[in-house]
Amino acid sequence: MNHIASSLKADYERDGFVFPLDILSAAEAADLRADLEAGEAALAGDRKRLGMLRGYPARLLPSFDRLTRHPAMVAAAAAILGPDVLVWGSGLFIKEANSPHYVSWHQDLTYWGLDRADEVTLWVALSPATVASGCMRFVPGSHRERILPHADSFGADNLLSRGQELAVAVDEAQAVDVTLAPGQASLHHGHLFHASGPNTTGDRRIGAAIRYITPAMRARSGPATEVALATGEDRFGHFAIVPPPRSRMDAADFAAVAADIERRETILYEGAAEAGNRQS
Ligand SMILES: O=C(O)CCC(=O)C(=O)O
Repeated sequence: MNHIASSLKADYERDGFVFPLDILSAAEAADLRADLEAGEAALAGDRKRLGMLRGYPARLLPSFDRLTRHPAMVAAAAAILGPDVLVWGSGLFIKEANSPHYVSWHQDLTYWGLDRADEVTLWVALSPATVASGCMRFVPGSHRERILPHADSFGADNLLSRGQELAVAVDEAQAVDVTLAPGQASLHHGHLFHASGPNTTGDRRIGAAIRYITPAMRARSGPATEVALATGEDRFGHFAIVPPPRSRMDAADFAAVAADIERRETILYEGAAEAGNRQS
């Protein structure tokens, strides 16, 4: 492991997160955003497919698939997880300009049904993530907690699937604002306490959350969901490995994603009083 990778891992082990990581140039981030927004415009009348595009961009847009395989992204994930890395999921967290949407304090791995915590998220800013636009907030060291109880609120403005919220007091005074310029990323542990507030700016706040895991992870129950191989090899076969998108917003890929959403939702909403419609 080179020096940058070993200091990244040391910071991650101490705090449960690292940022900022320079991944894309501002121009590359703008191109990615433009590709996403062209896709959103094309699907404006189709709520279901629009939801799929936002929840599974790397399965439907070759540009986002390439983001998950970007050498700087994969190197950061491999520094934490080792040489074999899968993309378990990709999802966009979008807060429209001047919107009340927020994310309550939570730990990611609470409802994903995975058997351990060999997972890391790289969250890539596609527009400025500032305090005013509702950047994420992280509580340093909170990743050392096990998964703590969460309560479901299904709050209308909460971007999380179940509106899940940590049922313990979070010391917000300790929280760090994760401000990022377009093209920069943060990296966080699946047990880290994190949240984000509303967007009070005139621009959309857009982040692509890419979830990487080791192939040794497995679902505690339920069907094998679809993942992509980011680097190395899968010697376990716990998940179904899928290739990159066939083409941009391909009908066959939409069908495959729809089937995978059904598999994932049986896991995500296990024990919930109602089914939500978001992706985390
Ligand atoms: O984008 C946000 O504000 C929250 C994202 C988040 O909770 C995550 O990526 O795990």
